[in-house]
Amino acid sequence: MEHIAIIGAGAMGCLFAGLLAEAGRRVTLLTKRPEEAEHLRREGLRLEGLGGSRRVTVAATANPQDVQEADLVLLAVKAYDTQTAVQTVAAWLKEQAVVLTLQNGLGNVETVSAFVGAERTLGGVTAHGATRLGVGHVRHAGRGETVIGEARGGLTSRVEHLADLFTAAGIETRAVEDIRPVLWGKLLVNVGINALAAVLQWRNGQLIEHPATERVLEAAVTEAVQVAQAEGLSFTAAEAVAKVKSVCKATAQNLNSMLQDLQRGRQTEVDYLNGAIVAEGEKLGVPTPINWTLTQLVKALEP
Ligand code: KPL
Repeated sequence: MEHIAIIGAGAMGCLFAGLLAEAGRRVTLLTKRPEEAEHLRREGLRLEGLGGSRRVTVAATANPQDVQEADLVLLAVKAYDTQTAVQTVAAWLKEQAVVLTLQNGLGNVETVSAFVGAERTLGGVTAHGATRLGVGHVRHAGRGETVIGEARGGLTSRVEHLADLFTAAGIETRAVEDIRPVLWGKLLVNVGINALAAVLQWRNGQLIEHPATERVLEAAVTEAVQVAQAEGLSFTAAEAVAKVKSVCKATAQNLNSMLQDLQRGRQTEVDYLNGAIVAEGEKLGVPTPINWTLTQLVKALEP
């Protein structure tokens, strides 16, 4: 994994690019906006928060052809851009290159697999908190574990190697055999927090300070657990709700990513979070009225 291409210069893409480049990795940041790539080449990245304020030099480009030499492509675009992003770079990738998605939401691993093959796809989640303050300018607000695994399952040496490489760059990472419960675990957290706090324009911690919002959070997560169970996953509502509340506490001051999207007048990932629970629930015959309502309310606030 000599050369890492990161697609998407949002908060997470810039944070990972900065940390990996600081650790001496060859990193290329790909953005679809030429003026953004130009700015990144000229000014570098500006990181602040954990690790202090500093500038980090990275290669940046808007030309998908520049991923040709990458051994690893890290997808850090919003879930609604996954297909376009992977489709754009797929033709340029060398045969041994692998693609890792650390994006929020359901369906990213499947979309990547459809274009590059499941044998070249890795999935995962990250609990780092990062906020984009401007072009290439990110506040690293919280450190958390990153978990990665093969789309096809099994613990391979390449996924273990990648976990070591990330960990050595200060991105503490664990490789697992089965990524599916991990992806669903993160989905349940996002389903409980993002839409509800986005509609109310609240910080994550406020959701568990009021009995009314606590009840809605519990109901949304319980529905999603019922869908997960119908999918064959072994979550329990009590454990999932406790986990979501512990994340509210741990990230109490965060404005979640969906709220940040709305505040910036952008589309959100709700279709891949609460909306995905509704869609899966429909397929499996599990009613999901709370997630449906949250999805519609977020859509009402989208541009
Ligand atoms: O993943 C997040 C997000 O904002 O999307 C949480 C965990 C809710 C932290 O804010």
